Amino acid sequence: MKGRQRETVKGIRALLAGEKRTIARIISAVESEDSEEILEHIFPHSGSAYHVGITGPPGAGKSTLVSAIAKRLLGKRKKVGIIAVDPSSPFSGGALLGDRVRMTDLALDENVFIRSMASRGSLGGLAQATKDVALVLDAAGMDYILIETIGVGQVELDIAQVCDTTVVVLVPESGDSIQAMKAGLLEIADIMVVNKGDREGCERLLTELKFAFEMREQKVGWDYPILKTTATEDEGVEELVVAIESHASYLSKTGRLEDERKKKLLLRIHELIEKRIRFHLKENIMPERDIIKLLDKMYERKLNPYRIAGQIARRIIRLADRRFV
Ligand SMILES: Nc1nc2c(ncn2[C@@H]2O[C@H](COP(=O)(O)OP(=O)(O)O)[C@@H](O)[C@H]2O)c(=O)[nH]1
Ligand SMILES: [Mg+2]
Repeated sequence: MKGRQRETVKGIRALLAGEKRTIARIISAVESEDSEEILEHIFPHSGSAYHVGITGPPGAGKSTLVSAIAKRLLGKRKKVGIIAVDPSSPFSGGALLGDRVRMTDLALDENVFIRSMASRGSLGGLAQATKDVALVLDAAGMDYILIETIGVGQVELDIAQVCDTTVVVLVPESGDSIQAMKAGLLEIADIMVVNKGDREGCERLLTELKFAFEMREQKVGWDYPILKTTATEDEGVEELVVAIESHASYLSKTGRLEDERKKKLLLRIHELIEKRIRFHLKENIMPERDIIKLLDKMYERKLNPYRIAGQIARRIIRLADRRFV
């Protein structure tokens, strides 16, 4: 066994034991470019964590809610991994979740592991990295992985793909529910939460949401809970945890948990294949200087992008046949 491999296997043993320093070290390794080998070793040990996405506009109280949920889960003797995804954040590493003091308390608990993910070039890269980190936490024996994301676009939709249950958090001042619908948030919600229940406008938003959900074509069998919370006062949080648990048991009873997870694995394979092909395309098949030559000719209309794309794709498939299969 090569030195590095032995190191990896040893690391994985400590990871499975849930050792925090090892978790942190493996996450850093996974976040570096060439991590597929490590992930390949980790994958067989994953699959038992329940993934919950918490998404909504900035300032809605997601982090506060995540800490409140985590505390309840800890009370039930569960292990909790928390991933905070903030593409706009220039920081990385440290805990930058909501109420610093309370989150720091939480981070000290031996059954909690918190990780912040900041922007990493492309948003697609961020979603990818988040999934990899979730896999590490899953293998590290977390019962729940809570993933906080800002509800603004494609990243959430991508990340929602790894979550078994998606909780969408809105607040009265975030504007009306139409905004949320535009952002596609209602589409991905399994549970709706109106937080800042102590603020004015809360009841109106609840009513609007109920109406919006009635209008929406119902996925069979699951009654979308629309809950009110005041995260700072820990109000409504128990109901939210119960709703998450009910959704989990609904999914497993109906066989949908397995179906959905298989769909996610299929997507994962597609992503990984695309990633490899993209790399291969850039590095080996279409070096920059060749593209420039082609571009000159296309610009003069001597070559045709439609035809060229077909030719290149055929070349890739031929090469792939020879090399990989
Ligand atoms: N009044 C009130 N403030 C809240 C509530 N939940 C969170 N906050 C506050 O709202 C601010 C943003 O909370 P945070 O959890 O960081 O929001 P995030 O950006 O969605 O993660 C903080 O000052 C929180 O203390 C609530 O239920 N009521
Ligand atoms: Mg936050």
